[in-house]
Amino acid sequence: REPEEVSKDTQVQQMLAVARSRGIETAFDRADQTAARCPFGSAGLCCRSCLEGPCRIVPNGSGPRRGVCGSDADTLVARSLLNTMIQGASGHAEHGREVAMALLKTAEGKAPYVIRDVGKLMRVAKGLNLETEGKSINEVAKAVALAALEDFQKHEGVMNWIEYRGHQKSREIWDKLGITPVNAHLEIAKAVTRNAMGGDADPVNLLLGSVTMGLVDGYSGLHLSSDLQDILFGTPKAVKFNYSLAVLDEKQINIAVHGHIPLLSEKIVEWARILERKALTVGAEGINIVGVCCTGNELLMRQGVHAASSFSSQELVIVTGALEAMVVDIQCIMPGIQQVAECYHTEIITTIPHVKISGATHVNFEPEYADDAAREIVERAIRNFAKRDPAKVVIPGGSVEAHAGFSVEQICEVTAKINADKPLQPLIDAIKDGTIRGVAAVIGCTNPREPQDIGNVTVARELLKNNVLIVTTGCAAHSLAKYGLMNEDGLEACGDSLKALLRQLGQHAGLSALPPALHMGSCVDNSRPLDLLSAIADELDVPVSSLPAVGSCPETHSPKALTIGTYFIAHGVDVHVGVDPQVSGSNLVTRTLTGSREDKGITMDGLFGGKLIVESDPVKAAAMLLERIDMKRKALGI
Ligand code: BF8
Repeated sequence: REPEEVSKDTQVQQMLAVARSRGIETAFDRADQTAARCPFGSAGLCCRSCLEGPCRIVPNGSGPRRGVCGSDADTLVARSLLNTMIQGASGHAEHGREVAMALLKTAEGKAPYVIRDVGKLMRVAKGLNLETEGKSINEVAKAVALAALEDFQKHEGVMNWIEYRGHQKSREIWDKLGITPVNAHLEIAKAVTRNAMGGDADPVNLLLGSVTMGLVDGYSGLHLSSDLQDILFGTPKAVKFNYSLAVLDEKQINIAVHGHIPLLSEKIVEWARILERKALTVGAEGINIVGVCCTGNELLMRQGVHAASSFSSQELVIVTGALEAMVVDIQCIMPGIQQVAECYHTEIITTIPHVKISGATHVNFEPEYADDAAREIVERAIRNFAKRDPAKVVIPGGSVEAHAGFSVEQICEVTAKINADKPLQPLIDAIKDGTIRGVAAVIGCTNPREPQDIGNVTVARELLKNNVLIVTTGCAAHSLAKYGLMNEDGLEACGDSLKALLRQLGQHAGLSALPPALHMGSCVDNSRPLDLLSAIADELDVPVSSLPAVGSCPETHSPKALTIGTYFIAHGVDVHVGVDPQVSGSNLVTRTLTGSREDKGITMDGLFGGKLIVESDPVKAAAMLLERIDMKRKALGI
């Protein structure tokens, strides 16, 4: 594909052309090289669960219909989906556990962090029914951390974070189906076991296992991480940042932080400030931290750190030739960054013992020694500045200003200026009278196989024009920021009633208008849209599934995005994916996931009130989402 075909972003196009002119291969090239995909794997029909196989079956009669063990297409497809869900849930659960350990060590005085949001700590402690009276901040923090860690240990009951954050009306459905998680690690182990050869062979039961993975992801991953990160680093408030590859600064030492957990990257920001003067001694004007992927989102939400790239174009940050170090923690890190870095002076620095890249430098990170690791990394970057080759530096021009930091707390602070007693009422009134037709979370990734940003931006614009309020997270948020949907210019995309509301609310936030897309954070912050919906559902005394709310994941590549989507569906929120979820080999599985409540047989819509919508055309997808929004409005009588 030509650069114009791989991305809507002209800077990405420019840098891809530079990479190609220098003989540097990126994910966009590798996506083209591997374009011919295995039809069995694409349909979920290749099984590698045991050494009888791999078995590839053809359910339509032109080849074997069952694997050696007797598994049919439905079982194979349901298992392959569950495998994907296990990956997604494990990633987020591990994120939550690492942050819980850091909070524990902080509370015990063993790690160099402070509790930045004591108010949130107390609210979370109360929500968990923990004693706060007469306790010190560190005692409460320790109790919260131990309650979090219990969600990876207990063998009976229900995860603490589900008791705390789970919506009661959804809980009743999960409990009745027997799918409510007890502890994240136990559920993940159970899912691996049921998916092994000779385990679960009932496709519908396997799909319910996938829903449990969605709940593990949602509660031990998303909610737990957001809550604890807010406690440690502060609950996001409205903040400004800039987006684009142009945020790299030729005159400064540039360090990209990439990955997901903000434990190290927050410290790098701190140490970049402390060591700023040292940068001057090597001829640089300062130290410039830029974000990539979700670590980038974490930092921009709380610190206004500029963002350079979403997932699919991560290698191009290095191609600018102006990057002294790319520091990575966990998840969504392409091994390809090392090959690209070898063509430049950029040092790739891995930091987690179980996420290394051959050829990269490893600086080990543990919360106890966070300062040592951050200091060493920043000093390495300072030393690398002298190795930069000015002839290789190409930084595209022009970046976009964006507003972010829209936590539920921040949104309520704004709406409370209209109704102090019931901060959600202005939003509820706007939904009821049709000023807001519905709420959509545009979330997920960018995918090198898909034209970057087109799906994310098109779905958002189609919905905005129909007065749907957009909240956003993850790399989808990067897409929306780039095209002005996080500043006032983006208001042109909105329908009249939504535009007027955003202007009205903006005045209460000290802005001329709220941005059309409210950036709620990283992928673990998909807890925040659900918290907002749960609070609205409580006010109305209805299940979340009754609300005119949808999720859309137009350009996903990651299993994590599928588990997040499943967590939304478990609450009855319809979810669109624009990339093939690789289940087409089974009619039963496809029907169960995408069928309507009126259809025969068991469907997600029938069980939970929300379903999966698979549609690669973003305009058609938005129309389908609007149809579901209108259906739910009608059922609510609004
Ligand atoms: O957790 S949006 S590409 S960076 S998976 Fe990865 Fe997808 Fe980006 Fe964030 Ni989420």
